[in-house]
Amino acid sequence: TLSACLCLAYVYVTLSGRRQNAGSGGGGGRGGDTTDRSRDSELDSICRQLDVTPDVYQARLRRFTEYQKSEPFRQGPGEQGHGVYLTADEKNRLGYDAMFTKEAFNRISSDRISLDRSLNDMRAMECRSISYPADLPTLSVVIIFHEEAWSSLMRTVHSVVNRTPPRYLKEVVLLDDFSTKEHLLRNLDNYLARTFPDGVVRVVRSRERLGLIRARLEGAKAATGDVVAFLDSHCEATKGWAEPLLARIKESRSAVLCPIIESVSADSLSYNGGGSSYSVGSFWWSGHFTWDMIPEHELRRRQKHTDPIRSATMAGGLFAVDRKYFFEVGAYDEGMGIWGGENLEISFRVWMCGGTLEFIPCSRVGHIFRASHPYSFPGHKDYHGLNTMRLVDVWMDEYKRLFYMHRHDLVSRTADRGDVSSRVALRKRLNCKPFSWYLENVIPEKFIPDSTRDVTAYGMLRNPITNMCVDLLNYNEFDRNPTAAGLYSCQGGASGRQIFSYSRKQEIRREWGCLQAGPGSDRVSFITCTTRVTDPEAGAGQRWQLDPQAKTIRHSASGRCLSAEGVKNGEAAKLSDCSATNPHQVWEFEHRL
Ligand code: LR7
Ligand code: MN
Repeated sequence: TLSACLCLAYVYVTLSGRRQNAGSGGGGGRGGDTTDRSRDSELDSICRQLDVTPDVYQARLRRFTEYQKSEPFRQGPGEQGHGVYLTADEKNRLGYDAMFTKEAFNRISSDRISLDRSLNDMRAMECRSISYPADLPTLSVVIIFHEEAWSSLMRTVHSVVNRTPPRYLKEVVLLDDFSTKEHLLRNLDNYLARTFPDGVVRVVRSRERLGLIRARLEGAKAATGDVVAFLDSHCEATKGWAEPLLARIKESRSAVLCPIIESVSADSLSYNGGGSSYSVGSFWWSGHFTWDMIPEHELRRRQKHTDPIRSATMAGGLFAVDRKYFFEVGAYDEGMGIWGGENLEISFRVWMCGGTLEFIPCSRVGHIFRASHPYSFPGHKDYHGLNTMRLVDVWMDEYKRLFYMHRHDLVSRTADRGDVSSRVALRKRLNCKPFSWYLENVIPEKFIPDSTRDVTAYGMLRNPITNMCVDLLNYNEFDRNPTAAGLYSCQGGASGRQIFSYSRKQEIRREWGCLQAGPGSDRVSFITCTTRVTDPEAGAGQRWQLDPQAKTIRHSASGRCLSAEGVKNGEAAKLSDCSATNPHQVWEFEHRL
């Protein structure tokens, strides 16, 4: 059995062209004594690391190799990552709308697609020819779930087993966060026992609802591999996803790594690869995660397309980390409930406490982005808000003012967010750097709305005669779509939605958007800023001049002035011809620096 196993191992490494060929001088199929012995001992050490017998390893290798060989030729609904589309008739007949409301994705199409469905190789050409060291660390994949649909959960599991070389895959840990659905209980155990009789996939069950943060913690505690990769319960790993993660962690054990997260359509289950221009993580001062373009300084730092991309934050669900390092650097905050905030917490903490956070371009994993949650939130609490409050109070130093500027409602809720003293102690024990260091070094492009580095005035921008302020109105800033710059009666600081800054680049702006006018229209709009902190100057339509005497705000490109004349509560601000005596053109910033 030993040599059969070896032989398959050799077939695999040859096929994938990733073999370093350590010590097998012969090069051909039949090496001398030395070669055999060194292969035997390599096999021994693999089996020891994985804690399996050579028979078991051999069976895994056969399964993996067969899948790899057959993958490009598989046919059927959804194969090669295609979507499965339902006709209007079918949707009616199958109660599609009700199903979608409940599941938050198209479970009907998902159920029609093989759990083993094939996907295209999503990697760039440069990635496919990289040869990774053969002796990479072993991997435990932790998939947490609560009330997940059967096909999306199992497709996640199969994609991992089918596309992670058995040599590295120590185990898949399915952490059940107290699900009640029938298919996730006994059925799941039976299915796994049948499908993965060697136990490479196992279930760990929680006896109470933990929420995703503590569920991941329990999953990581149960894991035994050198590296832990966390995945949401509705993901699909693509070819070659694991090796670049393991190789980078072997190189740098304090690197916390995210694959490139691609979208699997919630409507059709089509795998939409190819990446996007918003490819690193960032955050809003209101405490929400957002994607952003790779900043200039990072484009300059990297040398090739395959190099890791440093990112200020992670989305949360998909990342790989050295298991011991994960716990050393503080794992997760156990005081966080159910959902939200843990992703910014781990991001700030890793950077501030000496690690790095990186996206790995050659590792690609799909995720079903759902518009809502197919599960309940016990007590209907604002978990995201309270969790974020914990991280803000522990990690953001004086910058927490910017969070509370958006979340006045939380200022008085210290008791509800619970005790954070153990996290403060952790920060001290690890001797972590201040948040200002993070801002200066990790995300220097982040706009700080009230700092003298970036602005000369901020707060409400008020027209005294009408007592109206520039306001986002009903606009959702997270959408990043252009909208009108509204005027609304001033709220006296109670609403973060009236806070604007006058930047050193002469913009009137917030974190993402700027006031812009013209050409050819009197209406003022709110639209993505043309500058970043590192850029020299704003586009003409976004430059404004504050006149300290007349208190007018002159639009540089048109020479006309910001005006509230004839604007009703809730309408858009406009431009009119400048006049030093028109009270509708007088504007005061709440704070001047
Ligand atoms: O109580 C719960 N217990 C759980 O085990 C609630 C959820 N879960 C599981 C759930 O089954 C799933 O596997 O936790 C996982 C994440 O829950 P989702 O899929 O409902 O979350 P999401 O994808 O909407 O949210 C993103 O932000 C979260 C913030 O807390 C988590 O970090 C999610 O992991 C994260 N998802 C991703 O990062 C995927 C990429 C998407 C983006 C952006
Ligand atoms: Mn998810």
